[in-house]
Amino acid sequence: MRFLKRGATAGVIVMGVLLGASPSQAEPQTTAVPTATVLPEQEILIKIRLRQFDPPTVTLQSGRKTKLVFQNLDSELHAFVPTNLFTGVNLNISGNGAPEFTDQGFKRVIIPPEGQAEIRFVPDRPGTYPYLCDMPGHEMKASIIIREQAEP
Ligand SMILES: [Cu+2]
Repeated sequence: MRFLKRGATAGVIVMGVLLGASPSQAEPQTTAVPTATVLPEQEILIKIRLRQFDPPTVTLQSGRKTKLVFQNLDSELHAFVPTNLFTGVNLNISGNGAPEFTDQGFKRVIIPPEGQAEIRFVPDRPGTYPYLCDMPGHEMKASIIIREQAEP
């Protein structure tokens, strides 16, 4: 029986992780994107095996509640290290990974062998966001694309 339960609240809950919270740049974003409450959560599964992220590119819709799941199927540690993806974005991490934060916000999550990390957030800036694994010797790079929400 696995200890990990879907939707469990165990894990690290991070609220208000803001990057570069200087007063001049911080834009208050109190207005919720309406579609986030209408559409069901999009769940994106990224498997890590043989030192590769699979698939190497995933696409998310902006303004929509998102659950990114990283499953480590290898017998060694891997890490999910994003660049800019979570800048100014609230996120919630669960699973059995080891998340790390700096005063700049979320830095990375290290995922143990056969472990997984789940990151919930609402992507809000369309663009392409490369990420990598920074374990020594691992040449692992992949991308997350955030696409503008399609008009109904
Ligand atoms: Cu790795």
